[in-house]
Amino acid sequence: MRVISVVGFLGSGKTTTIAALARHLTSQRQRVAFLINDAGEVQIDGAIIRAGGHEVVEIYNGCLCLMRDDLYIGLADLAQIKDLEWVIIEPSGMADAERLTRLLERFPRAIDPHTAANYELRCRLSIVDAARYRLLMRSVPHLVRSSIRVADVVLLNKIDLMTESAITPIEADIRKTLKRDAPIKRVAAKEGLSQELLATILAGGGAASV
Ligand SMILES: Nc1nc2c(ncn2[C@@H]2O[C@H](COP(=O)(O)OP(=O)(O)O)[C@@H](O)[C@H]2O)c(=O)[nH]1
Ligand SMILES: [Mg+2]
Repeated sequence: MRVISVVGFLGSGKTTTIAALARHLTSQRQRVAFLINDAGEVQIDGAIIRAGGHEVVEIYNGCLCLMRDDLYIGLADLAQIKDLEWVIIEPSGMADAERLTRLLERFPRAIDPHTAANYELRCRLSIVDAARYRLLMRSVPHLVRSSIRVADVVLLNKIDLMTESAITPIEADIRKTLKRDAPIKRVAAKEGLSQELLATILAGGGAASV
């Protein structure tokens, strides 16, 4: 069970992105399930994904990044599903990405060896809303920075709304916050993701092969 966590502020494009990932995995006949934490914000994310025929575990009760037990029970439940290859996690848009990521990294040590053996945190994907970057950096800089710091891959989303001269300094700013040498990819998730980028994400941000 390979896990992809998709973090980013509310409205950045997480659900749009995971719908694209889901379509890609399903077209490759890979089985995928979702762990979604709407936390009362949109309430339709689960419905959108479920409409695509996927399994969804929804956690409504508070923020996933604070709910260690709910998160671990959800993951352990999914680990019981036979032949489940991928789990995609969408936390609340208000979640602290670093806290959630620490919980995901510690899961194998907190669970029985059999479940842990099936578990791999494959990719920490961060979605950044380019169109609202400046605004969000003024209002919730800690959340935006936290979601960038954990990333194996950053998707700089909504570039359809941006000019080149506006995107370049945002990229430079994100590069300063990134801990590792993670790729920053410009996307318009609404219009879909390239096959190459999907492969990069599924490979964990490194070599573009699955
Ligand atoms: N212009 C534009 N809008 C987008 C793009 N990707 C997502 N959106 C819109 O942004 C809004 C929030 O997207 P959603 O995936 O629900 O964000 P989430 O809250 O992070 O899950 C929706 O209205 C999407 O249609 C994009 O590439 N360009
Ligand atoms: Mg969403």
